[in-house]
Amino acid sequence: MTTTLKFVRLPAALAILLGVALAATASLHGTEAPVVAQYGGGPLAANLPVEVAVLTAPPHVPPPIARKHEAKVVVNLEVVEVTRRLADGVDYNFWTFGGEVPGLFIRVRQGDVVEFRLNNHPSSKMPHNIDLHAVTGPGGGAASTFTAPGHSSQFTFTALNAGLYVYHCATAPVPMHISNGMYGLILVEPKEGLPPVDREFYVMQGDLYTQAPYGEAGLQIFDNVKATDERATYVVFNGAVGALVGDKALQATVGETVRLYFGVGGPNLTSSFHVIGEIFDRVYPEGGTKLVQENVQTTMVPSGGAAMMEFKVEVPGTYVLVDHSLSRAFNKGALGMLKVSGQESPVLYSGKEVDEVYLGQQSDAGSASSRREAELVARKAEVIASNPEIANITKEIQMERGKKVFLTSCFACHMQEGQGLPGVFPPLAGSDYLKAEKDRAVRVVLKGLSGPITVNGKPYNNMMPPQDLTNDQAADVLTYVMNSWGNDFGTVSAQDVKRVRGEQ
Ligand code: HEC
Ligand SMILES: [Cu+2]
Repeated sequence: MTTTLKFVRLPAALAILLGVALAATASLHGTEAPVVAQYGGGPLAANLPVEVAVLTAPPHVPPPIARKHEAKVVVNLEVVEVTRRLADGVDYNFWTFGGEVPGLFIRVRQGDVVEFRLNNHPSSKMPHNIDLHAVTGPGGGAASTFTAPGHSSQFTFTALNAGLYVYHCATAPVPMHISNGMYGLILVEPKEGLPPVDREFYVMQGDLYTQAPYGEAGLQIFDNVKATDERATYVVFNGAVGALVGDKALQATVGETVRLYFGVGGPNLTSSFHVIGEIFDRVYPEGGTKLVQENVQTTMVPSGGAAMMEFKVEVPGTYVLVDHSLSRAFNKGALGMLKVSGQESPVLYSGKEVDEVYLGQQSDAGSASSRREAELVARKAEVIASNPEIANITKEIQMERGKKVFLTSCFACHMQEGQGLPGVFPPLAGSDYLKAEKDRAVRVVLKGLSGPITVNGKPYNNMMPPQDLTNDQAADVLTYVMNSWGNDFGTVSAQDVKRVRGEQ
């Protein structure tokens, strides 16, 4: 199990009360949460044992519930408005349940009586409330929990239905409160519990609408027109671009079974949730408790909905979590990682076995003719290149052609301004790696690149696929990236590419 106690949040008063008890049960895994007292409680909780819910920050999940009986569970959730990182250099004033986006994960058992207390921090500027989809009752608790800054509200409900439920703020304007980060998940475990797994993770997707475009530095402001038009500027997992990337990636070991609790806060966009390189062995769609599908590639999770997916990790490597509406993944931030460590398994996955020139069905005469043509074109280019004025125009043409190649072949990963994506895709703008060695850059484009490299002092360890480009296209795009965004790294000719392509 993955829960780490340092992520457990408890309200101050109860934390003091429970400090000793909690320290003594430092490994809560699978054991019963501490019982505070045995008393009658309200009308809903006659004679049930009382316990305080263990709440966890994403991507952590509280331990499974081991008890076999109902309890009165006290949930204390604090609403706090905080300025946090949305992307590198980009800040946003998030409204949160528990200081986290998504809000703290709540785990109870079917039949439990939940005494829910919502505390709105005195520093808040807004009133807030909570609608838990796990509640049977008007507004899911919204009206009963409407709370001004510096106030606290309480209501009690019985968790009648098992399932994985979204909770969210339902204070007007609701889309704004949700977009600002006010959503989370509550799991109501079925009475018989869920099948045991080795790892559980908590991931939620949300869409944000800022007045400035994606990636613009500084504190960003909510854009109500964009929100109404559902034109998201950012689509993120766990509240920020890169929240699950690099050393914050989810971690598992070969042979383990993973369960994802995945929800969509929205407020607007449905997720086509997919893990690149994995297949969901089992899916409990729509937050329900019934195993409905097996062997699933992409599962659709609606806004205000959730799903559980289970899969065994068999092959080591990095698996990329995406919304397979891929512009959201590559241009708006909906991208996370699961790093699986352990033994390679060549029988299951070989890695690249063959990489050789393939000529298709060209006849010998055809290939001879192509070769001859290529030689003549090269000769012509040489003659032209020896004239400086023509060389200049040639470079300009190359730049324009190269830009088009860039926009179709490179930009999805290296980004529009060649700035890359921190920890994932290295920058081309100002890249010392690109500047250092022309032939190496040509090789990267032709043959792809994988394994650890350092660009401008920062490590990358990812995979770039080989680019299927002609010699001209490769020369043009390299000339473009080597002479854009302040780069002045020289030019690459089609002959350079041909020479590098020819070397074995
Ligand atoms: C699918 C994503 C992807 C695409 C498309 C892609 N790259 Fe890359 N590129 C990468 C990754 C990932 C690395 C780093 C690989 C590693 O960590 O070993 C990289 C590395 C590089 C490097 C060396 C590192 C640096 O920053 O200087 C260059 C140069 C480069 N790519 C150029 C290009 C060009 C030009 C194109 C388009 C023709 C392109 N790439 C298309 C993902 C991509
Ligand atoms: Cu709110």
